[in-house]
Amino acid sequence: MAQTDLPAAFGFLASAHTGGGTIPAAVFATRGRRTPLSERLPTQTVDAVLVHPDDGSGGAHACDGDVLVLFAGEIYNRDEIDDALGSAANGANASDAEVVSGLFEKYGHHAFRLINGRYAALLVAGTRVLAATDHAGSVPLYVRPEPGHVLAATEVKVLAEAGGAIRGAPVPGTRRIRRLPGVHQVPAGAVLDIRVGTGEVTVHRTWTPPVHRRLVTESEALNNVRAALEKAVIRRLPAGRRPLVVLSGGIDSSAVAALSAGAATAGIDTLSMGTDVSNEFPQARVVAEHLDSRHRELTVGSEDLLALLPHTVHAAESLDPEVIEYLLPLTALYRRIDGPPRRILTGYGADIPLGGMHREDRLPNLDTAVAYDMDTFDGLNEMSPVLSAVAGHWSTHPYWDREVLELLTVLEAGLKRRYGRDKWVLRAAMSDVLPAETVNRPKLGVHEGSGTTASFSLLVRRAGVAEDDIAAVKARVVQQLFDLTVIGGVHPDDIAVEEIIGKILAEGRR
Ligand code: IOT
Ligand code: MG
Repeated sequence: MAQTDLPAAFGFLASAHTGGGTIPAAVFATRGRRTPLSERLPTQTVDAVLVHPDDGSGGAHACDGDVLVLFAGEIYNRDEIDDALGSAANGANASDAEVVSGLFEKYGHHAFRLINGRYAALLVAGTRVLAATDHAGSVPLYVRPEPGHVLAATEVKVLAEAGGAIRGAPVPGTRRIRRLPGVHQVPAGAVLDIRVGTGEVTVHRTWTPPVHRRLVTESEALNNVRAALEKAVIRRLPAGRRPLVVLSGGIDSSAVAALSAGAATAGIDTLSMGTDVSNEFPQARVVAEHLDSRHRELTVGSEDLLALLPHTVHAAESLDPEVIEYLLPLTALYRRIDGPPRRILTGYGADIPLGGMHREDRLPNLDTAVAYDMDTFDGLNEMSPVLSAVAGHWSTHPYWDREVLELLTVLEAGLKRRYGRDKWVLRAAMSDVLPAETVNRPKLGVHEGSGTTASFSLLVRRAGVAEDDIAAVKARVVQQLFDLTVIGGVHPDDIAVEEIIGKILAEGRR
């Protein structure tokens, strides 16, 4: 089932309380209308703000007097869920928030095990507050549970704005946030079940990365990968409108573009970014011409690119310097997509279950890398919708569809690396709809193809940093940017990265 154009909400902030409880300012990086709402339930009061596209946030909240649901993002298996619920939640006309409410009535907190989506949800019922993420934690969600008062938000800067937190007990199985006592990130594929009276939290996992591997024939693997990816792409297409695919010309995004072109009756748009230092324009053009997409190239100067480092950290709220290097060129790209809000499909994330980032021939090492990456993605926020929502757009990543991700993860390593090719199974699955040169092209990361890593390294080196210290200084820069923009509320426009590097070096000398 194709989605309507954009989700009803991109994010939310909520305060659930039994007595008094203030709500912080809605300092989202996400662009969009902000709609406040207030609901008095039998045992709790909820004040919230939804941040959403212009056409109204109605589908992002549901309240039947006893149960309140706030929902940011979207569900991809609505057809299956509607079947399971029968007419209980008015079938296909129900909003995603109403469907979550219907699922909760039937399954309790296990409802969240049933959803294949890209979302963060808050459900308030009785004396409980449930905070839930999708399997990938792809819409980040943060909570601050205190006795009598629970705060939750899809951007942690909003909870930083609340100030005055108490440290509270650690919540096993969640991640604390640097410099924000009492604040925890909801893990990927989890529901935090919070008792509002005491602030006590129980964590229920709703998804974990599979650790087994399956031996299947080549043809079964190819057919399954092709079918699952096609379904995931189709579920993400805008109804009757042109999707925008961000296209590097590598196999991951080219496959998404090809499957979109095959299914989108209105045709597709593709967009490639490059810098004055480096680009992959010729490779992307081959794909755009092959698919007859309406194609655009965007060149960003490397100085302008580096000036967006603070914006990238502000949007992603990530402390991982490598992830920030992947996300910086994408941030620059998304910010330059003007015109009305778009639904954007990416090839992001394919490399994680397929081991594409690791130029590794030996299968044991490849599978070690896959297992490691599947164990460590949580909290990196690399799939965060905020990256494009700062410009009002909604991004979605078909490779991290729950079904596609599971399927790719469990394939034995010998199908991922085969005949001397990385990501062989994907390449082979797509060989009939893409040019041979695209199918056979070796992996080039976005941070390499755009020259981002090189430009950032050069900036640090020019400040006088020794070669061996570059990685450490980059990590410190990202940490400082996090402290300033996310925790400190400094606007990213007001930060000069060179000055930050200078300060770090001066501190180092003291
Ligand atoms: P990469 O795979 O190069 O890019 C991710 C997506 O960004 C592409 O599929 C494409 O949709 C878009 N993109 C990349 N370059 C361009 C470009 N020049 N113009 C337009 N769109 C572009 C890093 C990486 O190599 O990105 N991402 C890895 C995983 C990171 C590792 N994370 C982890 N271990 N937790 C990935 O799997 O995508
Ligand atoms: Mg890729």
